[in-house]
Amino acid sequence: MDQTLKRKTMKRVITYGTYDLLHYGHINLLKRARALGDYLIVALSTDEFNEQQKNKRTYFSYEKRKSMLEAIRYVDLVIPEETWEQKVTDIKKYDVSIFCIGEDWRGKFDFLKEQGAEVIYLERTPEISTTQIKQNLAAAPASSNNQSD
Ligand code: C2G
Repeated sequence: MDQTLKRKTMKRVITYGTYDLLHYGHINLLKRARALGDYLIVALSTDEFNEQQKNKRTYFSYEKRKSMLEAIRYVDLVIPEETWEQKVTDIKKYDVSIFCIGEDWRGKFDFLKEQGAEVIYLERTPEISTTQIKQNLAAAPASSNNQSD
């Protein structure tokens, strides 16, 4: 297909998140987000945004979480998420057609339709979360945490 035409019809998808202690629930979401279009941008919450705005202290730093996301075949670009408001400008800046995120945010970002983006809430993967992983590890008897891992 002619490159100009291809660029015009390219469907860019964007999603946002912390992605700490990367797990299969995250991967499932990224796989489905990518399948909605031709190019997936992940806006990754910075350490400051996590601490100041999301009251989250991550296990891995932004740089480490970014490098892990960049290794995932479904992810084409990782950008920093520094404010709640940037979603509006990101849609224009990156020529985004679709905003998607887990259904735990259902209804929270419908206003992005006014920017001309489709807003899709994707089902979460049950029984797994970063919080759950931390709790399970904290509760596990010391002997079960093989130090050589
Ligand atoms: N997720 C999922 N299934 C899980 C856990 C997470 O589908 N079992 C999805 C979440 O719904 C989210 C993405 O994976 O779409 C990343 O999850 P978090 O890192 O917890 O992101 P969150 O704190 O929801 O950040 O501005 C929006 C926020 O930055 C979203």
